[in-house]
Order: sequence, then C-alpha cells, then structure tokens
Amino acid sequence: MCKTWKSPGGIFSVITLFLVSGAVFADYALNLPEPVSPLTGQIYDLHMLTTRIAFYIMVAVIGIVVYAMFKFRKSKGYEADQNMHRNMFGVWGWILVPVIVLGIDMSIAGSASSTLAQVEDYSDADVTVKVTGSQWKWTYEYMDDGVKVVSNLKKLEPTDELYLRDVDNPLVLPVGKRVRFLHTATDVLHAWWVPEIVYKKDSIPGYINETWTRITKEGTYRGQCAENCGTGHAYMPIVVEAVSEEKYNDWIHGQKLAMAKASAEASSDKVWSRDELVARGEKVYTTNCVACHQASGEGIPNVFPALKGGKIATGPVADHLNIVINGKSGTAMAAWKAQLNDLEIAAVITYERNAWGNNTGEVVQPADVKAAK
Ligand code: HEC
Ligand SMILES: [Cu+2]
Repeated sequence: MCKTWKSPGGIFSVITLFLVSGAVFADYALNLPEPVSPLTGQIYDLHMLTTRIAFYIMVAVIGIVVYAMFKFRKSKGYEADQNMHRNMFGVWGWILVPVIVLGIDMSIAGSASSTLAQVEDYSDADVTVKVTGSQWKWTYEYMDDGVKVVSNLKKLEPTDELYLRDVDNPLVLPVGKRVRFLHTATDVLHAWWVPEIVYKKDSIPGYINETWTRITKEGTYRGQCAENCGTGHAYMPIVVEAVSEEKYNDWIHGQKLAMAKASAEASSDKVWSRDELVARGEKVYTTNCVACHQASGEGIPNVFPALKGGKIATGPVADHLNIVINGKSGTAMAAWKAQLNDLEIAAVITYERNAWGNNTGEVVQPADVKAAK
C-alpha cells in the first residue's frame, strides 16, 4: 500500500482532495446513464440484475457473519468444533453451496447470452460508419456516402460546463436506423465509447472491430476515449448528434456538396495568393496540428517541437514539405498525405512559414505539394 496512507497528513490530504474534487463529480449520477438503444438497454438491465443479486448476497453474507459473531462467540482458548464435517451441513455444504452459486451464475448467463449474441450481430446495417482513433482526435467516414468528418476537441475554459466534453464536428446519426461502426486506429489503442448508445470495443491499428446501435431518441450523447492512449487521452471526447432521418439526409447532402467543392478547389490549377493560403492554413492548423504544436506554435518543450522560429519551419521548404507529407516514423508526427489534400498541405505549410513571426514571406502552392509527393 502507498506510504502516504499511513501518515495522518497523507490521509488528510486525500480527504481534502475528495472534498475539493466534489465539483468535478457533480456531473456524474450514481448509476450508468439512461440507455437510448435496445442493446444498451439490455446491457443496462443486466447491470441492474447483477447489481441486485450482488446486493442481496452481500446482505445475506453480512447478516450471517454478524449473527455468527454474536451467536457463537466464545472466550479465549476455546477449542473449535472438530466434528462439523460429519453433520448434515458439513457433508452437503460442499455440494450445495457451489450448486447455488452456479445457479445464480446461470440465471445471469441465461439472459446475458442472448444479449451477447446480439452484440456480435452486425447484419442489415442501414448506415456504416468507420471510426478511426488517432492521437488525439476521431475521424468518421460514412462508408455508403463517402463523407468524412474529423472531430477535434473544442477549446473551452475550465469553468465551462462542457470543458473537455465538446468537439468541433460531432458525429451525426439518424434515429431509428441500424448503424454499424467499424473501429480502428492509426497509432495506438483507443476505444470509442458512448454508453447511452453503444457498447465498447477497442480501436486497434491494422485491425477492425465492429459494434452497432439503433438510437431510439433524438439528442446529444457524449462519450470519451476509453483506452489510455497517451498524454492527450483526455482531449479526445466524443459527441453524437442523433437527428431525424430527414435532417440526417439533408446533413449528408450538405457534407457531400462541401466535399465536392473542396476537392474541386484542391485539384484546380489555381495559383493562390499568400493571404488566401495563410487564412486556409490557419484553419487546417487549428483542426489538425494545434493539439501538439499548440496555438502559439511553441509546441511543448521536449515533447512536441516549436514551429515558431523552428529549424524546419523557417528552413528549406523541401524539408518542411517532406515532414508534413511523410511524417517522421517512430514519432507522433504523422504522415498527412492521406489525410489532407494538396491545397490543405500547401496552406498549412504557408501558414507555418508566415505565422508567429516566422516571416519567411514564402508561399507554397498545391502544385509544389504534388511535385514533392
Ligand atoms: C500528435 C502530435 C502531432 C501532430 C498532431 C502534428 N505534429 Fe508535427 N510534429 C510532431 C512531433 C513529435 C514532431 C517531431 C518529430 C521529430 O522528432 O523530428 C513534429 C515535427 C513537425 C515539424 C518539424 C519541426 C522541426 O523543426 O523539427 C513540422 C514542420 C510539423 N511537425 C508540422 C506539423 C503540421 C503541419 C501538422 C498538422 C497538419 C502537425 N505537425 C501535426 C507531432 C505532431
Ligand atoms: Cu484515445
């Protein structure tokens, strides 16, 4: 056991910590959140069943112990019963107790096995979403519609009610439809978990796990990454926006239009001005790079390098293109060529070379990115 616990000072500070952190727990009810899908409903019921059984067992055991303590208490030096194994309970107890325990187990397992079968049933999906965990954000791809959404932590003040719980782009899902999730990751283990609507399976690089849901009620549901994935683990919350089918279809349509526009722009031969690129680059940076390199461009000493006055950000353009396009293996710096289009890469590099007093004045065009690939 930890040494601090033994000292009164240590205990005092632990108690103080709990009292002070009371505000942090204010959001948490005593029980699991109310489920809003049939399957999480069943899981919730199983949780209630096992909790109830455990509670009655606890009451019975404590009752027997307390009864025995008073009924059979003897003074020092008393010799315990040497013939217990010969009486009725002594002979049959060894069989009866395991049978009772097994009976309880079976009564739970009975209802659990049908739930488990449904957990593994991924048939007949109306909507399939690939959910990719990365340090530290979620990417949602609607497989049937080719729509892709990157969901990042929304920066809020610690006093804000939704501090560390809100994102820029939520996952929009239709109510009443069967939604299938494909879980994977790009770097380390993550786990996408929104307890109201879906159970939890790990997101594993190079491997796909499946879960599914059918949301029964419109609303906003929040979750968090449930697999410790590094220093930014607390900075990848999940927000699901469950809307009616019509609203969902409108939303998908809007996303498709926006994506078509973006890809047309990215593949046009247009030569962009520096101001245009810097403005776009700032957005790309805020969405994709800020978690590590920080808004100030100063990074985090010894973890994420500063880009403000950085060797590469103010050095030869070719090196800058190379690290953003290909990343650096063995570090947290990912290859962005598959995640960003040429225009976005050109914009973010131009931004980095002109922001925070990096006044190189240089402009990188989408054509330069294409050539460097
Ligand atoms: C998950 C954290 C993370 C994210 C997100 C990230 N980077 Fe990096 N970046 C790193 C790390 C770590 C390095 C240092 C790699 C090394 O050891 O050389 C780095 C290095 C760099 C460098 C070279 C800096 C130097 O002087 O050595 C540039 C430029 C850069 N990143 C640009 C970007 C851009 C642009 C984005 C967004 C599109 C981005 N990074 C997103 C972690 C990150
Ligand atoms: Cu994670």
